[in-house]
Amino acid sequence: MKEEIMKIKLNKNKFMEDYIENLQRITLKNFEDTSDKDKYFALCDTIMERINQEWRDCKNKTKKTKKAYYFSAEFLVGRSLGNNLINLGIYDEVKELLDEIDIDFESIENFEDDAALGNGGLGRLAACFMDSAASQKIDMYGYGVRYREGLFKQKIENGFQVEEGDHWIKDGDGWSIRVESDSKIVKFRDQTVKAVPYDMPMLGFENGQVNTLRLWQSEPFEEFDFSYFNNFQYDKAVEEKNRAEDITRVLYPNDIQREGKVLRLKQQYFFCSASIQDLVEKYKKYFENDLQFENFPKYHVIQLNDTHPIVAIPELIRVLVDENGIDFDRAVEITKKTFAFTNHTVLQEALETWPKDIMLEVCPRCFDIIEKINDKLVEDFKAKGLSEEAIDPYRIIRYDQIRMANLAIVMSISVNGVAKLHTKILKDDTFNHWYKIMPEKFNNKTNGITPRRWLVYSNIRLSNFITDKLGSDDWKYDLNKLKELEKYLEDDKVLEEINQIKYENKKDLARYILEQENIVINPDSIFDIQIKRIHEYKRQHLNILHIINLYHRIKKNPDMNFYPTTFILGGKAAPGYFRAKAIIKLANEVARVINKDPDVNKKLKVVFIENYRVSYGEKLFPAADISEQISTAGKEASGTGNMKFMLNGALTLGTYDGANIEIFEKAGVENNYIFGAKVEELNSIRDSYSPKEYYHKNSDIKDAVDSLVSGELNDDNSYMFLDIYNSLINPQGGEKADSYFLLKDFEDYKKVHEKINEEYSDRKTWARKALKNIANAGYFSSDRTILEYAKDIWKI
Ligand code: H53
Repeated sequence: MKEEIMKIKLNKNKFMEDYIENLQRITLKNFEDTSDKDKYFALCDTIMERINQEWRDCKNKTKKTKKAYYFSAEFLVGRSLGNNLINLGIYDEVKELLDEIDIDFESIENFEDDAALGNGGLGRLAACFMDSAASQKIDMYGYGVRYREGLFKQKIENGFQVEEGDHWIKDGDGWSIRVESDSKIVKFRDQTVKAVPYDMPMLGFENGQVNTLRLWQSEPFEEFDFSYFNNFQYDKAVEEKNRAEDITRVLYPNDIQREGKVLRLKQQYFFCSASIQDLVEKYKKYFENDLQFENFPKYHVIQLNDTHPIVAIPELIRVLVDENGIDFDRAVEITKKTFAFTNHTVLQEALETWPKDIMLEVCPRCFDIIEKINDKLVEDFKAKGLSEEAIDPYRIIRYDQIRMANLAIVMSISVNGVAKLHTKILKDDTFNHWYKIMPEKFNNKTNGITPRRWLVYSNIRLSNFITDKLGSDDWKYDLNKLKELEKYLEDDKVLEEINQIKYENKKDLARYILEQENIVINPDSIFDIQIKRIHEYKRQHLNILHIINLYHRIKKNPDMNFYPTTFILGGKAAPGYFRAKAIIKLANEVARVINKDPDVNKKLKVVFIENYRVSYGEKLFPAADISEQISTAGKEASGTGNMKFMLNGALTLGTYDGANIEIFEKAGVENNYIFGAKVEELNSIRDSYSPKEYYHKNSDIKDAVDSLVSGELNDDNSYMFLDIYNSLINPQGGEKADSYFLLKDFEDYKKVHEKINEEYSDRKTWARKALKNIANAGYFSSDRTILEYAKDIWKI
């Protein structure tokens, strides 16, 4: 690997010359009159110019080779400037150059809006995969949607979440190239639009590889309908334009919950149709000598990121049959060899089903095709003697609902889960009926994260320390090399350095939080952090209930032995998810009460981070002592935030869930804090579980739960706290009480917090545990994950 390393050779004088020239050219101003924003965009231009040659070379080189295509409705890229400079190997040099002309890199970096084209884990995973594929020289293209509005910006007003638009490209987009000539026509039943691709370069880490992320934007097929225009019907003319642009106007803000709206299916069909057309068109162009469509799978493998892009399956069949004259059965066989499917959750509310009438309204031909596949499937089962009842779980269409996961499983070469436990649950439970008849399709690919963004870029101190201790930066190419850090486990000086690095990072974060949230926090306290989308299964309310009880205990017993702790929470709630919004209000209210209470606020602080996003995460992960990963066992498919914390030397306080289990395995249970019931136990008590029993038996639980309705906390008459209270012990309208087992796990959670609080003061032992985690985080590099996809599934 190492001999291929190629930093962009930076001719410093030329770079500066070009930079100043670009700056003046794009602004028509003299250098001294340009703004920071101008400076940011000119820097993008100067970098894009330098990438251009290699990007074209990569595109040309791979025209006729097998490639993987990652189809995803979300790519949560975040900011690109710093990351691109890191991957080009010119981060330090460019920073210095800018410094020479009095430009502060950080301040212009802040002019970049996060590209928040995703909701959470699934979208961020896609972005990490793009980085890793390029870094491992794997030819993988991303295909997705160029939403004009990314995930909403979260404001906290009086403790409530308020959503604001995120028009992330209103000032321009420094990292995309509009490739007008590759535009495609996408036909819906009721409208025809133009899909225009915007290509973003995905840079490999110091290796000269540039892959492409192609995001489609919806535009009117004809700019204006002049017949309306000439008849003075201006509104009508504009209306068509808006209708076309509506398709990619905004990202749906639900992380897990499916959204059964016509517009959502339109978005899915829009980008899948454009992408499939793109692939088939290029195939015909570049493979004229080998143009039997039977060979299409020899050159293409399409990885479907969850159920969202599954409509690409009937679309490929449509293009083959209707536009290329292939007969239906042949087209099905070709398609079956082309797709692979990743499932990311076992929560029923996420597995997409589409009502027949919506599918007919959007892309009727796809419905025809799916119906035919379904009929054939049912026929085959009947021929094998299966009863109607036995066939039911396999049906792709049932009660006029199209079950997208079933379609993907039938039509794919591979079905994978995203962590060991998750894949086991898929096999044993969620898709057990499928697993029984096609076990060979099922496999696990435990998620990963890119160490470039999540360590090299975001935690420069730790990154330099590692390079220093290992004597080279080889670990950036092969994260397993971190294992060698274990030779320092008994080295007191090194352990002290680890603590010092964490301390400096905590001071940085404290400064940033003061600036952003106007809250003073103490870097000498334990930083206990839970950042992720807000969802009941992730149990932020367990965290908050525990904080409430802790607060009461400290109040009652001010001399209690307690290491000062700062609890930090952050995350967005889907705008229509009332209870998740209630949890946000609760976190903010608890923070308000505690932070203003002079009896405790030397010991306890609570911060709810406003507008948690990728670029905020880059500051939070490096500064954490404790990583809260407390989902109900069996519910979090993998989690990836857990890996970011681990890599940055935080200890995991977590349940036996998702990839936590693998983290404990690698770093040792004794170096982390495990608590709570395992899946098997929860499964066995599910029907008999009575949260009220826990409530009555345990005074701390009662204390915390009662405070939701005692009047101590004020929810401004929103009834939000009552709603949380009811969900736990007084369920309404057929809901099950405490379906995420907060009260069952509470006592254990409290105990493990006590253990943490006690053990933290032994700073040396703590540092050793942190080092153990860092040294064993190599497995969680997305380089490893993507290599597994390439080897086991894509065969490239
Ligand atoms: O995908 C992550 C997992 C995480 C899981 C998440 C996810 C979404 O963000 C959205 C939809 C979905 O079905 C799953 O919740 O556990 O780490 C990446 O695999």
